Amino acid sequence: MWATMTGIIRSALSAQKQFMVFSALVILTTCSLSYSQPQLVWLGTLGGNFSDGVDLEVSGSDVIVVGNSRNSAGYDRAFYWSRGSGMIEITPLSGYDSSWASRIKYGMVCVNSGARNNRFIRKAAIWSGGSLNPVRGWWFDTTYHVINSPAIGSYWSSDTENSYNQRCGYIYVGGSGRSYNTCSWWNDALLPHELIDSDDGYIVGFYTASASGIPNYKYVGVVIPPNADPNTYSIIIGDNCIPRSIVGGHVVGTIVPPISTRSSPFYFNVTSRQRIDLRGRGFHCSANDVSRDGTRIVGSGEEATDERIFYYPLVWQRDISGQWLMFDLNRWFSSGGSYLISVNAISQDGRYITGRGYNAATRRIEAYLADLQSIYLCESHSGDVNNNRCVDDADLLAVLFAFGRTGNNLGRVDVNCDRVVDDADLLQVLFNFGSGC
Ligand SMILES: [Ca+2]
Ligand SMILES: [Ca+2]
Repeated sequence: MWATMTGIIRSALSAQKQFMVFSALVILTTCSLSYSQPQLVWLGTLGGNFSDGVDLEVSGSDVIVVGNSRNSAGYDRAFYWSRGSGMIEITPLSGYDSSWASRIKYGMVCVNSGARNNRFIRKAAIWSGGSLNPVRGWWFDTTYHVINSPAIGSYWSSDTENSYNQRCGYIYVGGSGRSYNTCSWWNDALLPHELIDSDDGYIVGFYTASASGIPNYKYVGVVIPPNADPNTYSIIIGDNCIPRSIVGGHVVGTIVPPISTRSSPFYFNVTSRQRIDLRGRGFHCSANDVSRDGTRIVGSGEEATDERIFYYPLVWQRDISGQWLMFDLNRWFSSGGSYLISVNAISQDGRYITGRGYNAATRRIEAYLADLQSIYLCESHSGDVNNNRCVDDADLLAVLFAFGRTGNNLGRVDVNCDRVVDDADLLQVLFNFGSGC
């Protein structure tokens, strides 16, 4: 193969004219590529002027989206949506006027019930098979009390997921006389913890620790392994790292410095215990969810100017070389005045996403379901493969090493974005060799 490549290089370098024609062809090909229109479904509302998709799950041939909407009376209500059923309102537990969904897993939806005017008193419940059942106490509490969950929502934790029925996020801390809650616990130093998500028995969350300076506290993001006592054993993600989601040992979330106008996304691998700070977009940028294989992350960016707010629905794709590339999904989904605002969740297979956007047809902010299958996440460029503003032998080598590869995740070595690394990509690098250096 090497002989073939050097042959290509030699012939290309010795035939400048032919080379330029080739490059022109490359550019023409790039411009004329067309793919089938990506699919976007607006999910409507429960009668009010707003809805937002917060989580989704593939179920057989259908896709289920859960989220929150406003009904015609102006109350917040959780919804369940599938292609088969359309949008179904999840009415709150009796005694409450509002409901909010936070997660779906195995067809069961974590729902909080609460009062419209008091966001701090909420009750966790599971919606399944059309009925809403309060979450009951944990396994060695013989009294089985209903757990109040705080405003952040109700989530899955280790004991709920595999072994012990259908319960939203509580955790075994150990010992007696401690406080237990769906999303918070207190360790020996009386520092509050917040649990956010769980998967395969792992739980992600953060705790507050004292710090020197102003402010005199900091948040510490952690992963708690299955059946571990969080007081004595946690994997530290880092200071100011607020995890949002864990799937298959892949953690994503947001770095939120205590005094800063910016937030930024991160990825953390539980096995290697390495954190990668992702490139963001806008002043506030968050990573919200990740596919099970850990190659695709979704999130949202936001930036306010004096005139307006810019929203960036984002996806980060890890290419074959391990590089994370960021794409603004409005490049594919913005049309006719409609656009996406946020991406809150991605299906485990990396195919479907949900969040909210502006639907120009109804003039409302609405939840959406989008299918990424027909989208090739790739941005053609002039040959600067490693994106350091200089086209040199490093870029050439990158293309040569990937030469002949095909697929949907090639990254920048596929210079012209035609899903194959071949002489067209190589020629593009050679044509611009030396530029910017
Ligand atoms: Ca370069
Ligand atoms: Ca190519």
